[in-house]
Amino acid sequence: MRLHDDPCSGNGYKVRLILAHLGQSFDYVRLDIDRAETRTPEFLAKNPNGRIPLLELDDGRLLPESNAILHYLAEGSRFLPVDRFAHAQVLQWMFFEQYSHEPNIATVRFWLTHGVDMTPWREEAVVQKRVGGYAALDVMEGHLSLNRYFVGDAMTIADIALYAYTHVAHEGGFDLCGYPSIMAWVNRVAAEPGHVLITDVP
Ligand SMILES: N[C@@H](CCC(=O)N[C@@H](CS)C(=O)NCC(=O)O)C(=O)O
Repeated sequence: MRLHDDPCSGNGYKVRLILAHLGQSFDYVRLDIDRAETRTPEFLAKNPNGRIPLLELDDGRLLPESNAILHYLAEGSRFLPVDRFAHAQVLQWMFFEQYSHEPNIATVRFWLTHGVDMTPWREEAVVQKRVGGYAALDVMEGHLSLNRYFVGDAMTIADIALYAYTHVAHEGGFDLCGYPSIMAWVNRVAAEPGHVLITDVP
């Protein structure tokens, strides 16, 4: 299989991380978002939404959306519970990540680390996204103060989905000092055998 990705992407890192845990080899197609390489006619033919990560299977089928890719790859592994309710809880946290977490925390990180022009509109958006990002972190802190992982007592793809941008939230100016349970969980996920760093790119 082949992963189309930009090394800076936390959404791409989710996929690199599950592939590492599964011991699954893959080819890496490196794209540069800053050079609009996800908006070329060639790439848009593969993903009309113009975004990485994109998983290309050996038979040519294409799967975009990081959390859909996580779900596909984790099927049948210990990272996705079989129990119907636990399975739905994994999805619950992955939808939370895409609606309440990533649009706030990842977007600000991208703006601040890619030298994006900070127009007045964007300055105001950062303020709004900080409110939304900290609200998401509050929800996570509450859950993790009572639980070691998001679902059950072992790491699942819900943890991988939320770990990707939480552990680099400081790059977007989010201060995790007031979140001891999140910090402990970040260390727990990083200590899992088979863990790779966001900078570990093939
Ligand atoms: N919901 C998507 C978001 C993907 C996304 O926003 N990808 C960004 C990089 S993290 C991207 O490809 N941006 C390039 C562009 O918009 O042209 C996912 O989870 O995969």
